[in-house]
Order: sequence, then structure tokens, then C-alpha cells
Amino acid sequence: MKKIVFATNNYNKFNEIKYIFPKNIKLMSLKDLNFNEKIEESGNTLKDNAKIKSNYIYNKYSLSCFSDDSGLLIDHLNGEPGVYSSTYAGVPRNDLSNMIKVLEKLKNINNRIACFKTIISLNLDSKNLIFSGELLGSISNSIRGNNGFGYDPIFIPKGYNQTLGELSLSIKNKISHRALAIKKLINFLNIL
Ligand code: ITT
Repeated sequence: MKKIVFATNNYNKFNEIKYIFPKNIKLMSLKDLNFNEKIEESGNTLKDNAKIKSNYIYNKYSLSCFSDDSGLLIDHLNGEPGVYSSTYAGVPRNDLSNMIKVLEKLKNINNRIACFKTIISLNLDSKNLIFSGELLGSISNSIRGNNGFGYDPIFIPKGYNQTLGELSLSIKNKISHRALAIKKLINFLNIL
């Protein structure tokens, strides 16, 4: 059976992917490798950071692996918080403070267009490949729902009235930036 490591410390991401990953490929977590270090995300782009994470694990364990770097890009804020999404309101990362900061910055602003972006970096047999996914939507006026993680409770996908915090994981997994990028990765793995 093929094995692949998903190089993330974010349990929510791993959980999302677990449900859409084909059962004929064994998906391993960093916990399965007893890896507890924090990989420094020192890049200036989602792509750079995704590569840093997957290269680090590939070089250390020589196992096929992929990582995901994602962010929320808000039109009125010229793409902020973008690559800095996880610590937008400061260190240590706090999802609630991040959402409050976004809502404050968009107070009384009509243009609430935003998108989530995911870049996946795959390391396989010394090759490095990139896959991407995007989800368009808008920022709500308040925090709504407990599902998902990060900015989900303030993000309304285009074509919906509820936030990702209110929508179920199965809906998120049909439309999300991460699901789209992962499906491209899965298609690639299945044709190998
Ligand atoms: P790893 O680097 O270990 O994978 P992380 O949480 O640090 O985990 P990112 O750097 O990719 O992951 O995440 C940036 C932030 O973007 C994340 O902390 C969330 O606040 C936000 N984010 C990413 N994907 C999201 C999603 O699907 N829904 C809501 N917010 C998301």
C-alpha cells in the first residue's frame, strides 16, 4: 500500500483531508512519525512556506509527503492577512483575536469580498510538485457558527448564506480551497 505523510501540525486540516483521501493510500500524520518540532515558516509566500514544510519532512525521513499552506485574502485589505493569516492578531496564534481584527478592519466597509487560497507542495521521489485551490466568498458582519477552524466562522462562500462555521464539514469538503487542491493531488497520485 502506498504511504504518504501530510506534514501539518494543524489537527483540523488533517481531519478535513482524512475524509476525502482515498483508502488505498495510507495517510500518515506527523504524530505517526513522532515529529514534534515546529517548522519555521519563514517564506513570504504561501508557496514558499508550503515548500519549506514538505522539503523539511522529506529530507528528514525520505518519505513521500505533502504540506499545505493556506491563507485568507481580503480584497479591501489588499490581500491581507494572506501569508500571515495564522498570526494576524499577534503571537501566539489565536483564531478568535484574528477574526475580531478582521471584523474591526472591515467595520462599515461595503466591499467584503475575500477568498481562501491553499497551496500544496508535494515531495515525491525527489520531485517537487505544486497544487492549488481557491474558494471565493465574503466576510460576514459577525462571528457565526462553531464548525471548522481559523476564519471559518466569518467566511461566507459565494452562493451560500451561511458561514463555513455554520456549514457542515461535508459541505466544506465539497467546495473548499483545500479540498480542491487535495483533489488535484489525489488525481495525480492515482495516475502514477
Ligand atoms: P501547519 O502549518 O502546521 O499546516 P497552520 O495552522 O500553521 O498549520 P497555515 O500556516 O497554512 O497552517 O494556516 C494559516 C492560517 O490560515 C490558519 O491558522 C487559519 O487561521 C487560516 N486558515 C487556513 N485554512 C483555513 C480554513 O480552511 N478555514 C479557515 N481558516 C483557515
